Amino acid sequence: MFNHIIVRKPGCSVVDGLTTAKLGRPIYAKAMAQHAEYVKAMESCGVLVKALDADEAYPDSCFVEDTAVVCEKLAVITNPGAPSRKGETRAVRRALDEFYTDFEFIREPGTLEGGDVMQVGNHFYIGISTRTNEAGARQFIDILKNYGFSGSIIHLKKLFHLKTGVSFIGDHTLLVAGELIDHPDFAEFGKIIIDEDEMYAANVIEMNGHLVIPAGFPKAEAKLLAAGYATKAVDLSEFQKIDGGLTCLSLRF
Ligand code: CIR
Repeated sequence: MFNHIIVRKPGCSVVDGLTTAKLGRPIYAKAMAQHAEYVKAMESCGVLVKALDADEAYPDSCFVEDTAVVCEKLAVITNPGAPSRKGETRAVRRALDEFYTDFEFIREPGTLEGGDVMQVGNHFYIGISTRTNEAGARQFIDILKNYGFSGSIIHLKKLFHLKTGVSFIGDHTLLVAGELIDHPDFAEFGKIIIDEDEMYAANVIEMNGHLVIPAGFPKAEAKLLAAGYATKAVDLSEFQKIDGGLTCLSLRF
């Protein structure tokens, strides 16, 4: 059960967000409108929303998920692998003070971004990507052990973040795409496969019995509806242009 989310409003500088996608620059006004719709969709799943003010100094700071990993027992403040994003953690740390007493930190030379972390019960899967390195993943696993959790590493070949290609949607089921479809570490899960041309739809949020999904991916949505999931679709086209998926726009706890 999730009770809270933290989001951060995009600043005008969101148009300069880091990107590998070749989809053009985000339109600021549209990004703001989509962000507001995202917040509404999450509220309708029964959570209280804390919205941080935009910070123009950090074009990617609306993607709060990368700056912390939050769970029942603690908050781990990350060390983002992208140099331009490292300073984003300060405001998120302050915002989490209201909710957590136990904080841990990923430190140099370790880097870790929350988009590379997927929690399934007491276990955390950690992607090694261009943003998260082995040292960061090892530090994170050591922290987890101290709190009774476990962690394991998944080496990514092409995916940007781990959760770019996989989401846990409850009932021992994953939504999975690309290089992760046949990954041995996920062999025991039930799977809903997302086609390569709808890859963006592999990143979804299971939230209190609802599945928040990106709008505009009809094959993925049809598969989820057929499997009995209650979906809420949100258009995130402006965030997709800068590699941002659904999960990266919030911290959920
Ligand atoms: C970045 O490159 O860091 C941002 N433009 C996108 C971050 C997306 N984060 C995520 O999926 N967790």
